[in-house]
Amino acid sequence: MKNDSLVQSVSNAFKAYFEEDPAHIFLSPGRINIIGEHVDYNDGFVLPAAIDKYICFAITTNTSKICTIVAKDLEDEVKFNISDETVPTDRMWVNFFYGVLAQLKEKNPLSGFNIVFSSNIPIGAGLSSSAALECGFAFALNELYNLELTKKDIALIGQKAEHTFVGVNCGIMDQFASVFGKENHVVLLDCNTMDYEYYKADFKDYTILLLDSKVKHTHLTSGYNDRRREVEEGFAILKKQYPMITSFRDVSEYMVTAIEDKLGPLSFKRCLFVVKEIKRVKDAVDAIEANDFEKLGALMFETHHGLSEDYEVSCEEIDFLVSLVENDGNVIGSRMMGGGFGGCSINLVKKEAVDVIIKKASTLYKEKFNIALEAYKIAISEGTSIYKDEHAKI
Ligand code: GAF
Repeated sequence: MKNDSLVQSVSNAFKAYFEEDPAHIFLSPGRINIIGEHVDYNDGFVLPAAIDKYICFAITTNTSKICTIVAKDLEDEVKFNISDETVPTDRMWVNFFYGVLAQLKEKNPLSGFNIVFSSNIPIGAGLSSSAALECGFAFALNELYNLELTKKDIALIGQKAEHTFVGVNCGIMDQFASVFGKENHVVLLDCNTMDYEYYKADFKDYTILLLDSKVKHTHLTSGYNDRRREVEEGFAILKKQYPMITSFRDVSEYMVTAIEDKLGPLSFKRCLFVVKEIKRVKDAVDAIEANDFEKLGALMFETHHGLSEDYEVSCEEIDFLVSLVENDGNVIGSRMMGGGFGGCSINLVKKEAVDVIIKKASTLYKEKFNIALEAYKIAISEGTSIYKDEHAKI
C-alpha cells in the first residue's frame, strides 16, 4: 500500500496517545504544477497534479464535545470544545484546522474527535502542504459526519480557510489539485469556471524532478498578497481602456503593450506576465497532446523568466538552479514552481540522466550557497483519499 511507513507511524502515535487504534485514516497529497503560475487568481488556466507525498490523518470521533488534535511532527497539540467559538489563533498550523472547522460547524452538528496527523510533504517547499492540510481535514469531516460535500466544495472550503484564518489570498489551484488529483494524470483547470480535464502525464523519455532550494517561503511575508493587489490594480486600468473585457483571458499582449504608459512600469510588467502565462498553458496542453516535450520544456523556461523578471516572485537560489540546467541537454524544461520566493524548481529531465543532474545541481548549489539541496523524484498520484475506515489493525 502507498505510504505504509507514514501511515504506520501516525497510527502508532495515535495508539500511544489515545490508547486505541484509530478508526479512520486519510491521505491528502501535495501537488506540483507543470505550468500556469500565478494565474489561478487571474481567471487563467493551470496544469497541476497531486503527488505521492502526503499528510496522513488518523481520526476517531467521540461522543463528547472535546476535540484533540495532535501535530506529531511539531510535537504540539490543541484541545478545545466543539461548541466554543472558533477564531484564529497565533499558532499557524491550528489555523488551518480552525479555518475549516469554522465553516463546517456553522451548518452541521459535529461531535468531538481525536486526531493525530503527520506529513512527508516538505514544508515551505512550494508543494502545498497547507492545501493538503485544509482539504484533508475537510475531506475527513465530510466522510465522518456525512456532510454531503462535493469535491469542489472541499476545495473551496480549503481556499476560504486560507483566506480567512491564514491570511493568504490564494487562488484555487492548490486545493483543487490536492482533492482532484488522478494517478498518472495532470489536470487542466479553468480557474474561472472550475471546469477541468485530465491529460495523461506520460512524458515518454522524460520525467519530472523537483530540486528543493531549501529556501523557505511564507506567502504572507513574501509578497503573494502584494502581487494579487498589483494585478488587480493593473486590471482596473485595462478595464477602463477596454470596457468589454471581463478577465485577463480577454486581454491580448497587444492590448497590454498598447497602453504601457497608462499602466506604468510595474503594472505593465505584472499584467504582461499574466497574459503571456495564460496563453502558455494552452500552448503547453497542445504540446502534451502532440508529444512535443521539447516545446513543453521551452514553455517552462519562458515561464521561469517571466516569473523572475516580470512578476518578480523568484529568488537568487531558484534562478541559479534553473540557469544551471538551462543549457544542459539532459534537461528540456525548468522553472520555479508555486508561489515562489524559494521552494522547488520543477524540471523535465531525461530519465536516464536524473541522477547525473541531481549530482551536478547539488555540487554546484553547495559551492555557491553552502546549502544542501534536496531532490525529489515524485510520482503523480490520486487526490485526497480514505486509507482505512474501520477499526481494523494496519
Ligand atoms: C500558491 C497559491 F496558493 C496558489 O493559489 C497559486 O497562486 C500559486 O501560489 C502560484 O501559481 O501556491
